[in-house]
Amino acid sequence: FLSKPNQLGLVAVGFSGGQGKPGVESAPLALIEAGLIDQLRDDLGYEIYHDEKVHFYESILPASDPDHRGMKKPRTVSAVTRQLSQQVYDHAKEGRLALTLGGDHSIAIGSISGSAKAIRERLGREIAVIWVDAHADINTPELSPSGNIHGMPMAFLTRLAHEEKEDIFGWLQDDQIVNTRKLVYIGLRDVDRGEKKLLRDNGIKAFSMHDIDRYGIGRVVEMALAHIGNDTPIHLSFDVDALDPQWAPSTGTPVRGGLTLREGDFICECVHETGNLVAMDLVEVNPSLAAPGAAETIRTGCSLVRSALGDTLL
Ligand code: HAR
Ligand code: MN
Ligand code: MN
Ligand code: MN
Repeated sequence: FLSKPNQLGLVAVGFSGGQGKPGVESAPLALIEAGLIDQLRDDLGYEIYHDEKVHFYESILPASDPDHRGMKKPRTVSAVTRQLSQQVYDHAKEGRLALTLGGDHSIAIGSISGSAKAIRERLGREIAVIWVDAHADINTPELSPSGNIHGMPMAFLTRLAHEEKEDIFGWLQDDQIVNTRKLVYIGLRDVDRGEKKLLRDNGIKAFSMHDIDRYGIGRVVEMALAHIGNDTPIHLSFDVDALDPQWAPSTGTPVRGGLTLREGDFICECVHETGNLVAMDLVEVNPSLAAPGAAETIRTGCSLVRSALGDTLL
């Protein structure tokens, strides 16, 4: 009931400016060429709303983009995510499930702000965010060890980080912001010291790999869904590096000791089963890294998306 069950709005985002390694901008095309859209249409029965292109946003990129508060390419990331926010909003306000294919994880600033606003307007509800990742991506600019904005999206989306400059995320309005109580992490294993303090001080729910070892993925997903509440619209933001490099080697910051492919698919299947999924991101697939594993990583990405969209059970 939260979205029109058979309508999928797709945004393909060829963007790498939230981090330093080129190649992640070619993931959307690689996923599409691997057959993802056809699978969603022909096997899962979705009516696909897609403009048939990968967006590189060339025409809106700033001519000059010096560092600000230690952030690298802040105006570039801001301009792209502002545009993406509108694209996702346009799908979600029509009741379509909004699928964003990245791209690095900075693009979640756009996708999540867009779905948060649309769901507020359409249903009068706050979205929950399930962030599946090896990393928490909640550094403020001042806490960030790298200056890479893909390590900061949840800070801006919750207003733990704020910037007044309109052209550096100052465009984010209250109706695009996520409540820290509606955020839950799964898969964490590489969290910076400052981020750990932020998570603790703000009481943000997080299930690390340690929790998954202790309770098993079944109970962890159950607890995560219980935390956000039964009929809450869900934005699933899935960083492929949540999976172990065995299943997703081609990604910018692989971390050993991650989820198996089945655990990743299982999370997605359970989110689908809630019936509350309104938007999904799949990010950080970088086919040019660990190139021999690129095909495997792309297959993994397709599998995660299919699982979240209902390729489940018998
Ligand atoms: N925490 C580190 C930083 O902020 C690295 C995090 C970025 N890596 C990612 N995001 N792939 O999930 O720079
Ligand atoms: Mn991430
Ligand atoms: Mn990550
Ligand atoms: Mn402001």
